Amino acid sequence: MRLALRLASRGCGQTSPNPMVGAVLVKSGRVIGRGWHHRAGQPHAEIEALDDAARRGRSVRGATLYVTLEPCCTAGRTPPCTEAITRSGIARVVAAATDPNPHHAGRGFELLRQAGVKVGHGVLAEEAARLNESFNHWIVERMPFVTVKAAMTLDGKIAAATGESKWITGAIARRHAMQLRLGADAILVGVNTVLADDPGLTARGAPRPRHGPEGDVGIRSVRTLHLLRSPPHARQSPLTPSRSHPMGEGAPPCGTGEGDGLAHPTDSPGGAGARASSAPVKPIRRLVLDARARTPLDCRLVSDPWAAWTTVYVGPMAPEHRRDALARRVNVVVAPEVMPRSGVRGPRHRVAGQSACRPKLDLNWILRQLGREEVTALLVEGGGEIHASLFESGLVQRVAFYYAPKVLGEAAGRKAVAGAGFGDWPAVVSLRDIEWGRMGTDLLLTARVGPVHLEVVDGNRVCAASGHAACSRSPHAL
Ligand code: AOF
Ligand code: ZN
Repeated sequence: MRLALRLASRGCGQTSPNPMVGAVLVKSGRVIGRGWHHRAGQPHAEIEALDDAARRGRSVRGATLYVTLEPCCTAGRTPPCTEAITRSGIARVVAAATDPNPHHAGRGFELLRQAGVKVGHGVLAEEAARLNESFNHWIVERMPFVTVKAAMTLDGKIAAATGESKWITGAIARRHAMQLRLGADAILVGVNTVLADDPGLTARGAPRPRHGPEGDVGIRSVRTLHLLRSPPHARQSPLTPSRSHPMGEGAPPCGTGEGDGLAHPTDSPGGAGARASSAPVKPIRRLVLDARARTPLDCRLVSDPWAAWTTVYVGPMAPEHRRDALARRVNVVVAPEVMPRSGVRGPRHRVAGQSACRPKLDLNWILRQLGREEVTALLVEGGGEIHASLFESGLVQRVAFYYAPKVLGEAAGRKAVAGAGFGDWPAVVSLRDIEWGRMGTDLLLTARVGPVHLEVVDGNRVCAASGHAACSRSPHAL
């Protein structure tokens, strides 16, 4: 099963909206076939393993299949694996995790048993679930798994009051943060971050990919570099940002802790399978929350070669001329607005320039929309107001907070999480499954966040409390 898990992680960053899955066929104590799911639309891991055994001229009759996820039993983009397994004469299936996909969720096991196949599951189930943290969330909630990433001083500031933030953390932490992007389907920022930093939201800091676009997109151990499909409403086909695992340069994909140690017939020098390196991959989308359509037309997200992968969410009251000007270059979505929950804190706690009474873009609506667009993993990179709104709405699943050994000490400095606050001390957001890692002289905290349940207490007072049975460590964790 460990081998199957290592094979599964070869698909890291490429299988979305499908999970990473690995499979190994064993007969008479010998491995006779192995495979992993490369990407959505392509064969599942079980089929890859069966094909591998056939290529090697090995009969799978009576063999045991070790697979990291319950075999699927419905036809999606590909036919059900349960049928291929029963047809093949495999005698026994040992699975790690049950597939949380409501269409499967135990039915795959049941059908196999009914067909006379011996079934066991739960072997290394936790590791298998960790590998697919985003998929497991998305397939059930139909919303992206949200990770809030921030690089801050020890006193919690992501920038000085002037907006100056280069650089808070050191090169190692910054490079790691770039890798984090590669595990995401989309990166989200607020318009204030665009105005202050003009971010590219690509993956910088690594060698340029072999077939990649000119510029700063690239990563070692490049897996794929071409387009999988056109972005929504795209008028052109820009080259896609490349993707790799989020574990840091040189590390193996998706937190397996080691390479799979296998010489596989489809291996290429880049570390990816031949098919994986020639087939296109889903690009990382770039999203901006911008209620009043203030995103400048000459900012990188709007004017760089990947503008077609940018979506700006504006409010219904955004000035039409600005909205239309943006829509000529990027995707513009008019999202509904909602009044922020009142009473979290009184007016004296309001942040300068922010009005508690101003309607805000409906984050729930936006995330549901993104879920429908098959964004399973969303990385949020500022600013503090956006982070606060997401926390207050209970929409954050994980944090990745980088801490630099610096103290800014500026009252007006920009905080990693701003907003009006959660009210009472017991109502603060609690983190669980905490992991600390060193990034040179900086620290990285990764942790799970429980959903925040907002309830009205004491008349109009809103109290936030979190309670959540966290499932697993993320592949993003150290
Ligand atoms: C497996 N093995 O390798 C994967 C599975 O659209 P499809 O046909 O690719 O099906 C997608 C669903 O199949 C996905 O939502 C998940 O439940 C399961 N993924 N199952 O037996 C695999 N990737
Ligand atoms: Zn399947």
